[in-house]
Amino acid sequence: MNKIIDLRSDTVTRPSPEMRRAMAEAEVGDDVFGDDPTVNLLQSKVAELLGKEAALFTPSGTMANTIAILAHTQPGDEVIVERESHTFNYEVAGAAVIGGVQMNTIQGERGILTPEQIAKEIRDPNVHVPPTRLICLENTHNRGAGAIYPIDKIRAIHELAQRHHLKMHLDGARLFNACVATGLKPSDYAKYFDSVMFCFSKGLGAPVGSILAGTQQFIQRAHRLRKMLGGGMRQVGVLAAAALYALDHNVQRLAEDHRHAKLLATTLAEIPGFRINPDLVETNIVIFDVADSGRTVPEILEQLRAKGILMIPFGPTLIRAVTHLDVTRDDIERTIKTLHELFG
Ligand code: TLP
Repeated sequence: MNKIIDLRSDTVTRPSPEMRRAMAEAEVGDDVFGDDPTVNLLQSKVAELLGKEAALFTPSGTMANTIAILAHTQPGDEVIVERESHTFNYEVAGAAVIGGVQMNTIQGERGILTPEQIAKEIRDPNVHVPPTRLICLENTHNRGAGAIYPIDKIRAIHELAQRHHLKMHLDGARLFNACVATGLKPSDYAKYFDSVMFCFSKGLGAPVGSILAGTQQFIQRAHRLRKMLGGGMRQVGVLAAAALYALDHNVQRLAEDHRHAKLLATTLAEIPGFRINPDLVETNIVIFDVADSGRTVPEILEQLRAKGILMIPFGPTLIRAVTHLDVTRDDIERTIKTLHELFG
């Protein structure tokens, strides 16, 4: 039986033997008491990497985003998010349910908003309206097929936010993909945001964990909120060790995932009825439209599955494939060959 090529997400990676060794050897303590040396090391290392005062390890990206929104707002505030963002679509409305905030969604172009679009949505103070408090951006953008937020747009949105005394939060689940693709440092992005989160459990290949960074005061608030949400963990240095290993070993190699995604996209563009522009594939996410193929998304996914290749539906006519460190060049070549055999 051939190896299963799992392109459903970059969350499916398994810790390598070396990463497992680092986990097994981690020094640990009770992190709720602040006693875990490996967690403390990770948090200070990430704070420095992002140019922030402090950082907080969280079990998931969803929890980190929810905490950030809660920490920046009061119930009744309004948060500006992009219509296709993860926060709006895939976080089970946590910020609305727990934080009582209202989301004001704006449709971007591949997930990217312009300052002009945002400016129109910032509310004037008035007794009838919820105060605009926070702008959330996503870089890279998941439903935007891994699009990188142009730094000049971020800078301009930041200037706008400053003028209106608004906070900015970055969902940087895949921030390192953006950094490796552009050559910018994480702190080059982070300096425009009051808070930044990124995930270790995606392209960086750790089994669990995300991190949230900001000012000391913000992280103190975030710490209480993490406890409230049940995210106070104990000897969690075993997971922080995987995250430290990922930062040391798995960042630069993301460039390989980007090359693989580009190759895959180029093939998909050649298949009759499949629509994708490979020039727009900037990182590790490939989304293609099969509306004109005469086949449905479930049919295509099932045919691929029968050949040991997994992708996921991403809309009525959309399919997503994500490259990551458990997908080799040979796997991509086998996927390309199979796509041609099955679909022309
Ligand atoms: N994304 C997952 C799914 O939830 C869709 C995936 O397979 O891509 N922000 C962004 C931009 C994300 O893509 C994700 C996860 C999260 C936040 C949430 O992270 P987790 O899964 O750790 O809660």
